[in-house]
Amino acid sequence: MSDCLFCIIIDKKIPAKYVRETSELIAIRDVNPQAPVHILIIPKKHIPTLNDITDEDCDIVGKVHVFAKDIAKEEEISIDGYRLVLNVNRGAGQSVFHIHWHLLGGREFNWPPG
Ligand code: DGP
Repeated sequence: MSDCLFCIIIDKKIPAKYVRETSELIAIRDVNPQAPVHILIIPKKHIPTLNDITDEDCDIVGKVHVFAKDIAKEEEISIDGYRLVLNVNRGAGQSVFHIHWHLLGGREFNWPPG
């Protein structure tokens, strides 16, 4: 989608700190990090929110988790612990309407989350 920020980043029309890329997914560093490690995992397919996924997207959602686990190991946060967060709609804090997961680590996290 031409007016979607993450589609523009996926098309490399604006710069980002790329961590990893496959034909289906990219991982970039969040511009406003909330933890020492804060990486966004973004499917290249434009899906606005989790509410919009279908059975067709099961493979991609599974791959996001393998991607997250591999990046967590690379970033050396897999043993101490990390969070994989998916905000759905504005009430949960979603501000970019192209589905993405936040991989957060490198500090302690509270529960319940704020
Ligand atoms: P959310 O609020 O869950 O929709 O997360 C959107 C995240 O995207 C937020 O943590 C900030 C990040 N973000 C916004 N604009 C940019 C950008 O231009 N580049 C990068 N790398 N991250 C961005």
